[in-house]
Amino acid sequence: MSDTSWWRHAVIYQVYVRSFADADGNGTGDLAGVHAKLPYLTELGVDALWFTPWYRSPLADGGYDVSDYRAINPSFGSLEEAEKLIAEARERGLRTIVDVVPNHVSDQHPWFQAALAAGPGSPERELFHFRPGRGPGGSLPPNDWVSEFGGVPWTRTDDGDWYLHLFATGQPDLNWAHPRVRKEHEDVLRFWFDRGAAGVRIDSAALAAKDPALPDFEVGVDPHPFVDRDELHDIYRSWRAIADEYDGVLIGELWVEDPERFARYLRSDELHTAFNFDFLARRWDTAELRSSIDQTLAYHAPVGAPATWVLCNHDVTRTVTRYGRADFTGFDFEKKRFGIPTDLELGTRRARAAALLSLALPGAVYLYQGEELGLPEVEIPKDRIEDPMHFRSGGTDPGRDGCRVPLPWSSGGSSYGFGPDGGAAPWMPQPADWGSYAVEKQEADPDSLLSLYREALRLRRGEPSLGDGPMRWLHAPEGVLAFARDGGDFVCVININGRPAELPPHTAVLLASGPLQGGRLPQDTAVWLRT
Ligand code: TEU
Repeated sequence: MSDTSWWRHAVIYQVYVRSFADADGNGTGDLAGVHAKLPYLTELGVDALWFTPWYRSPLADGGYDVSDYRAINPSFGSLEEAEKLIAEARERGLRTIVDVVPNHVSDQHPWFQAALAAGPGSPERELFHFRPGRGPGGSLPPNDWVSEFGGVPWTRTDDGDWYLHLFATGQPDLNWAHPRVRKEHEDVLRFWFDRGAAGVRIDSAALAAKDPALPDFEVGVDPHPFVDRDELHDIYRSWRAIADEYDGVLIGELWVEDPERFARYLRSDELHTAFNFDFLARRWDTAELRSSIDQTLAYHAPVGAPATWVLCNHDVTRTVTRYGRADFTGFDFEKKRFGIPTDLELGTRRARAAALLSLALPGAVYLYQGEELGLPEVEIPKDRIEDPMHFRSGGTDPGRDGCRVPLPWSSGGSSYGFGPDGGAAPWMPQPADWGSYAVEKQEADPDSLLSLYREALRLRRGEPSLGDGPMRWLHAPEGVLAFARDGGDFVCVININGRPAELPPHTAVLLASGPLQGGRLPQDTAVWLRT
């Protein structure tokens, strides 16, 4: 049980509590729902659960607007239930990762409420970035920055001061130059490590530090006024010292494009690991995927950090939909629009193959709830969209609710088993065909995506060469990638966009993502082989 390097090869399952399972029937997922599904998660074969923020929050940004880190959102449950869940999951071999959001808090957080009440120039306002406006009567925002969600990242208060929020209006940015901000987050880390958390996912980890002058943005000027600033390294080193006391793991959500700058955070005295978003941004193309894999391994190896593989999360278009879009030419986060033509059958074949590919690569894998069911992105009716990203885009971007639809557990029933039959309608509507993806249905079907994931995870656990460790590319025909894992007799072959390919001689198929054609590997299909 004391494998302190478990995170180097783990499969970590992301639980978006609000949409996972609703035990009390109020239409919102809850901790009791997760608790009831622990057998499902154990059977799936993952190693850890990462909970997106489950704290008290007005849910202006799905919980990434925290009003109290030491309390669970009452619609999800209680702190006692969280402690029990962490302990019982651990007994089943599932570690818990909690989410911490250093860049901002909710506008309902007592600190921000006190800052509003205390007025301009008060010490309470120093915990945030309050500034007078520019222009006549201070009526213009203090600088020209653009919000991560689009639009102006400043909101004016009744007394005329403006406050900075890189995300939604309800998410005021904290001032990380203030010692109280640092101290509070260090206490929060201890609070959750003391309650059994095995690790922490750090939200928007590259954004927390700001140039204190809050200058206008100038293209090409280094350092950037709010991205990837040097001050962050000092903050995360102090977090690492705390994590080390508990053998806890720090996982960065770092949107830093330059791979070398990204790798600077992955050090023995800083973050253990960080999400690799490059891979999910690549087109379904042999050269693209291979270069992403090579680049990822090349910058992780020298710093001694394991690579991570992420195909989906609560912010991006669901995998089967992304891979089913002929016009997908890269990371579509900012190019999302309504009504994009999608071939879901094709997308599903590719998602199945990508699952076997990522689970065979060196390092750790993140799996987002519903990815194991092949759930597609849902086009949410406009009048039901809640994501602030949609509103800040002026309504052109559908936002991220489409990948956050409550899970289908059974083929029928009023909410496909998300909640008890006859309970309140799910907080986000489920489409009419949701039952066809239900867990219950896929459990009974050996060819389902759920069955493929279960089998792949079972094999992965028994395969000493999988997880962290070296790999070797093997010669393969055009459009095909093949690699072996050292220290074993394991080979993965994926036909991305080539002609049906012969399998290497003297190999036996352990697992295939789809049917072979006369013994050959067709396009959009992957196999695991024993040599
Ligand atoms: O996302 C952080 C983040 O920076 C990106 O998703 C960003 O919005 C994108 O790059 C736009 O350019 C995290 C959470 O995962 C997300 O759900 C939250 O909304 C966000 O932080 C704010 O806490």
